[in-house]
Amino acid sequence: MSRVLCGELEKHVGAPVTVKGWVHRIRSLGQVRFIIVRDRSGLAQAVLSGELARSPHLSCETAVSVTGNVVEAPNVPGGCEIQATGVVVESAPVSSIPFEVNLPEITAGLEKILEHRVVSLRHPKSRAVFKVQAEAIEGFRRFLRANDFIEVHTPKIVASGTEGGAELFSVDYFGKPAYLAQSPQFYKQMLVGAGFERVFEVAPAYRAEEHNTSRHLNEFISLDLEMGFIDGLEDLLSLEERLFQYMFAHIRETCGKELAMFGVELPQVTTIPRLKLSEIETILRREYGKALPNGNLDPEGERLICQYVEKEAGTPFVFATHYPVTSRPVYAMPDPESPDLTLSFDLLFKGLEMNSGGMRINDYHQLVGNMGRFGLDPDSFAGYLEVFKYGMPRHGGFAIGAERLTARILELGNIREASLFPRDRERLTP
Ligand code: AMO
Repeated sequence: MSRVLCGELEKHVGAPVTVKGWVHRIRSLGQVRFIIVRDRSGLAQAVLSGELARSPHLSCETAVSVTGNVVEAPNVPGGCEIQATGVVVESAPVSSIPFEVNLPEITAGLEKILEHRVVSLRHPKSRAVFKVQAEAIEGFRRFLRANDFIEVHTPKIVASGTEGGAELFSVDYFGKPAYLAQSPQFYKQMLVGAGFERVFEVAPAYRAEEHNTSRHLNEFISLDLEMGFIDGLEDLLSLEERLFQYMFAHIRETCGKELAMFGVELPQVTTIPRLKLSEIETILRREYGKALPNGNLDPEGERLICQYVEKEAGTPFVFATHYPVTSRPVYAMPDPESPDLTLSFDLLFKGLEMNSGGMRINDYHQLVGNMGRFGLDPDSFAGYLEVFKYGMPRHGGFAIGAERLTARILELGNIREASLFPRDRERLTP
């Protein structure tokens, strides 16, 4: 008999079915045993009576296959249950489970949850996080494809860093020094100039972050895009506004059940306010007596400006634009009207930076000159620089951190909860 999913049982009332899944919960009532089976779609109750109620021996988290007839049962969630005629054990647990996965919440701490990740992911709420993440990425992909972007895959073993700083993991590449890519930054620009014009990539990025924080991972999923022949920053901001409108509508459409589990409502994405960093600085000083460190937004500044914008404009989103040259990487395009600033931006959402982006330098000589100012040797970047020698259009792009986005949407306390197998300073397994 072909398998029916637990979540679709009600379509089969009056018919014989087989469901397959894990024993979520067992309850005995006199001569009758009720087992709740859990599969990827949800839960279903099976009633075992007579001989079946006595054997086989079943414990929670046993992988089973249950056959029987579907009958109406008004008191059961879903309105029906299976009168079992057969139970086959596929595999039973060989040791006791580290924590229960059939309670409304896992009661273990985050360390233990991550240590036993395959167990914690059996909890429907833990898995729901990754359904939301998958649909956010699906929305990203669909919107960009519909707007004529092509998906690309660039190397993750690279010869140099792209984002400045010392956050690089070294790799011994057949005796030559190499690194894990911090970002597809140089390659996505090269591909714009190579003629693709509009590219996007969904791939891991690696950062040897110094600190263990609730917002940093050492490996994260970077949702990158890059676009050529645009006029300026406005094009990127309005593209991102439309992208977020699409992504959030897609998540709303596909993840109703998952959002309800977390009790969160997705905000409507309308026009996202745009504030220059200098304006943010003024607002924060005036409203909260807060000064910004080194012309950059610190976590407290991000939180406070989002709080202010929520109060004034009723939206949890804000674009912070025009960061100083000193706080952006070598490729960032200086603002021709104030050369100490860059045509760059971050998107903040509910108090946290979701992405960075901006216009890039497209003039060969300007880029080489900037490398000099950043203390970089242009010869080491010959592979990147080549495309700038042969007619590089004005271009720009941005990159969204998938785990940060998921964590903020679901209001998770720690980014690790939005990573299947997080890599942080302490954790290399599972
Ligand atoms: P940036 O370094 O700001 O920009 O990274 C872009 C976005 O990636 C996410 N992110 C991280 N998420 C988890 N853990 C980390 N350690 C981490 N580091 C970054 C954040 C961040 O906003 N090349 C540019 C992007 C561009 O200009 O196109 C870049 O990498 O959400």
